[in-house]
Parts: sequence; structure tokens; C-alpha cells
Amino acid sequence: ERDFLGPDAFVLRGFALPFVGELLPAIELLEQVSPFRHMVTPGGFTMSVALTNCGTLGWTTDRRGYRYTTIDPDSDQPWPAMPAVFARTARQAAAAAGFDNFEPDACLVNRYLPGARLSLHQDKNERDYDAPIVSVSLGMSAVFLFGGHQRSDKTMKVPLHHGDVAVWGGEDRLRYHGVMPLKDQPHPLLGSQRINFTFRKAGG
Ligand code: MD5
Ligand code: FE
Repeated sequence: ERDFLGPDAFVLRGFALPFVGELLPAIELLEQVSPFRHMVTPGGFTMSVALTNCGTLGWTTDRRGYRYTTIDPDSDQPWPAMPAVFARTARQAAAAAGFDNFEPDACLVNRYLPGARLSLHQDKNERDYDAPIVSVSLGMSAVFLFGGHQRSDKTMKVPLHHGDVAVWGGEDRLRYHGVMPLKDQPHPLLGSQRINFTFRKAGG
């Protein structure tokens, strides 16, 4: 099943389900090297979402701003390599949505515990806006907010469930979006959390 959110934005329902058995152990290895942490925004707020990264580039924020780095600022080591199963899932989902040859160099992994939320924002730190963004949801369901090109534009509420993959490209790539505060409805496999992987081509 494929839901159309916009001309170039799609939700592939359950697309990641066949990969879950391989994705979960890969996350456990990742967090042993680069644990989830709560970063601070340039405005001085600590994010309710905890994050880590894998791949050549990782998204970070601190008081100085948002940016991609090759080094994990906590471990002072490069971010862990992107597991093959991550890259395969992202590539196949992008192709299923009509974006061929997607080669992400960055995977941001977000962990939401009950109450965590992501306020409306645009993803503007990547060099290449032509590549799509692929987002994989695991664990508890969330309500995704999909807005327009201005913060004040009306938003659409889209439920995202365990195994759903969203793909955003073209004219939908720079839309405002966010996630409503997570409700505590424990998931059979992951318990009281939601994990979201966001694959991007961040570098040149
Ligand atoms: C999440 N994460 O569920 C979301 C999924 C982030 C973030 O927003 O920046 O880590 S990615 C959703 C997304 C990405 C790019 C464009 C659009 C949505 N969009 O145009 O709506 O943790
Ligand atoms: Fe985003």
C-alpha cells in the first residue's frame, strides 16, 4: 500500500517489515559505539528526542548551530559505518517511490520515548536537495505533521506505524514537518519507544 502525501512524498506502508529482524541488532551494535544522546539546539533547548548517527556524515546540533560532522562529538571517533541492511532498505524504498540509485551518506537515528516530540522544522542542512530523504519508523506509532513551505501553513496529520517507510523528494523535500508528542502505547517488539531512521545524501 502506498499513500500519497504530496506530488513527491509517499508512505510505503509496512515496507521495512521484512528487514526488521536485521535492523534491530544493527541498532544495538550502533548504540554501543555511538549511544543515543539529547543534543542542545542553537536556541538553548535540550531536544526531547535522543539521537545518534551512522554513515560518513552525522547530523549534530549544539549552541553554535546545526551541521553535519564526520566525527561523533561524544566519542571523538568517526560515526559508525552504515550497516549494509540500512543502505539496502533505504535504496529499495527510494526506488519503490520512483527515486533510483539513492546512495545515502548519512543516517540519523532518532529515539522517541513517551512525550518526546519534534517541533515543525525544515531539513535544510544537506548540500543536495535533489536527493530524496527516506525515513523508516519502528516501534510505537507516531502522528507525523506534514506542512507546507511556510511555518504557518496548515499541517496534515499522518500516522506512522512500525515498518512504515516515508520518502520525500522533489517539491516536497523542503516542507515543514514535525512529530506530535509520542503517546505511550507499548509496542510488542520495541516496548515504550519509537525509533526513526532518516537517510540522507548530506555531502556533495
Ligand atoms: C522523524 N525526523 O520521524 C522525522 C522523520 C528529522 C525528522 O524530521 O529531521 O530527523 S523525517 C521526515 C521528513 C524529512 C524530510 C522532509 C520531510 C519530512 N517533509 O518534507 O515533510 O523522526
Ligand atoms: Fe526533519
